Amino acid sequence: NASSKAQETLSRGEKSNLRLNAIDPGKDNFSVLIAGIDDSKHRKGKKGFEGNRTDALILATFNREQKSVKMVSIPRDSYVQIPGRINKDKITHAHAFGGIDLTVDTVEHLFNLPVDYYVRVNFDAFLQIVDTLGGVDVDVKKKIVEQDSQDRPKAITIEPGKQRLNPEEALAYARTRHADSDIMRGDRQKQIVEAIIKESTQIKSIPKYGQLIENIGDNMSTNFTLGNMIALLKYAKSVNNIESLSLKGNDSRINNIYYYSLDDQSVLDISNKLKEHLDYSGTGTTDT
Ligand code: C30
Repeated sequence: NASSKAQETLSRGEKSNLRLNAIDPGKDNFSVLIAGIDDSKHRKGKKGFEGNRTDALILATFNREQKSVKMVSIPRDSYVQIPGRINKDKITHAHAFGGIDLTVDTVEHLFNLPVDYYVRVNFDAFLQIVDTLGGVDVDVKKKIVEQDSQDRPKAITIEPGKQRLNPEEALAYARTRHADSDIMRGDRQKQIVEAIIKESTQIKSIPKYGQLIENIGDNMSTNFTLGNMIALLKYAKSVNNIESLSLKGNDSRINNIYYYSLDDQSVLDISNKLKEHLDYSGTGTTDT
């Protein structure tokens, strides 16, 4: 079996504890957690993924028969139960405490549904992916002035309107939040993921794709095999409907720390929508 440096299984093994059998993304409906980490080789502080936080967290479900994708962005300050911790905490901290394993467990616990796959990228991987795609098409709602990947202030300006964003612009678009909010940033990140799925259908050369995954090395990790990822390219071509869902909640302050309190009913509604989309009826065991 072909493999790459980016391939990294979860400590739980091949399948979620919420599944009876392993899921084949080439045949079955599946879920994937997309995690963006605020790290790059230009940044000071901890290097590599471990100990860093997730600043982008998107759960996407793929339904083969419907040829559709549904996605929800989970705000990083969402106040949730992280398995094994006594007090509730921000979901972004799950990664700092226990890496992608604990992040996946936390999302499974939140929605009570299986997370079959994950894709974790840092700034550098994101830039390489968008570069290989030759940019991504996005409809920009309002003017953005933002720092670049090396944190040079105001290095990137994006005018409103439909356009093709280059890698640095796309990253700035996914990061910017001070002009509005982290919730709006989540919406922009979903737009970018949608654009990446659409753009990946244009990839004609499998070798180019294999080369990207080879080059991306330590900047990405995923439990998809290389074979899975090649199968996904074909899948992406068939997708004709991508729906974006939003978690409701409100700003709150607990012990003087800012959190985003998720609305229980909204969590339940989204969980039910995604379960239905996965055709998942709740087999397997739940962890406590
Ligand atoms: C079917 C197919 C083909 C595939 C299936 C699987 C799929 C669809 C895979 C998709 C794969 C990919 C690559 C998806 C992309 C995912 C996305 C959207 C990633 C986002 C980008 C990324 C790599 C990481 C997250 C980066 C984010 C959101 C933030 C980090 C602010 C501080 C304190 C200030 C600071 C200020 C700004 C920009 N910064 O950036 O700068 O650390 O943000 O909010 O923490 O910091 O606040 O006030 O110091 O300057 O305002 P940051 P911050």
